[in-house]
Amino acid sequence: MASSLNKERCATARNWERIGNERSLTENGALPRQHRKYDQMLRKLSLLTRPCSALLLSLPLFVGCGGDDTADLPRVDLGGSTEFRLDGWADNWFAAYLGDQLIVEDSVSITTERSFNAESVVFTGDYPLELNFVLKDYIENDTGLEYIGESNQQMGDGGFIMQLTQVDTGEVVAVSGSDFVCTVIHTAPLDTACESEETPEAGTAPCEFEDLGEPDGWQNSGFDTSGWTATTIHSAADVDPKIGYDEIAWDSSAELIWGPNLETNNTILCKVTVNAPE
Ligand SMILES: [Ca+2]
Ligand SMILES: [Ca+2]
Repeated sequence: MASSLNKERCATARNWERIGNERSLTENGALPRQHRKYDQMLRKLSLLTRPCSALLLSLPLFVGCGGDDTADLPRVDLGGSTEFRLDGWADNWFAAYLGDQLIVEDSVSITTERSFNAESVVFTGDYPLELNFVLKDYIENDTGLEYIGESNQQMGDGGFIMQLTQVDTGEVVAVSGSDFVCTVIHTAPLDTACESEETPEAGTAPCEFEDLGEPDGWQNSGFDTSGWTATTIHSAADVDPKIGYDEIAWDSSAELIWGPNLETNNTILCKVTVNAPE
């Protein structure tokens, strides 16, 4: 428990620092939310009995946060000689592969409507690493909708962020961003008017969909991705990352990615090759 609290404290400290660097501390917006989270965490650590200035208290948070502790993380031996830590967060689900070998699959099933969680894992591999990702937004069925029949029936939206750290050096060697090549294999609904249908039916206008399936051999390193587009980078404001996102100290270069349409692109495949740092 102490260890997990400590990790949460260090992750919050790093995120606080990052957000503080990115934004003016007097600006409104993301900060008040972070401020509240900070107060909540300090109270959990019994360091604070009532809300007060996060600015005055930010320094003690960093005490003992020298390096990432990977001791408690799940480990996957994929035969290589170098250890890597992969952190990923998806709205709603992702699986990461080294070639065709599974590194990690989101521990919360894709059939869970509200599943926002981060996954961290250590695996072994050798440069160059061929990483492959399956990213899925939750859909109740092929209409692409969620909360069907309820007052909040809607096209859910997606989003994904990851970073890869070489464990022995602590260097971040890959992040989600513009060097990922991705392709959308499930799009629904094709007509957004479907969202307002009283009884939306998959495959019937306006609730038609496109489900291409995973192309054969897409995880192979020789696979032809010339028809794949570069990934689309989305802002945190658009993705509005939820539960779990704040538990990871994201490198400032890691971007939130998805297909071009956060709502109607429901399953996406992405590939990236990670070369040894120079
Ligand atoms: Ca979603
Ligand atoms: Ca969707």
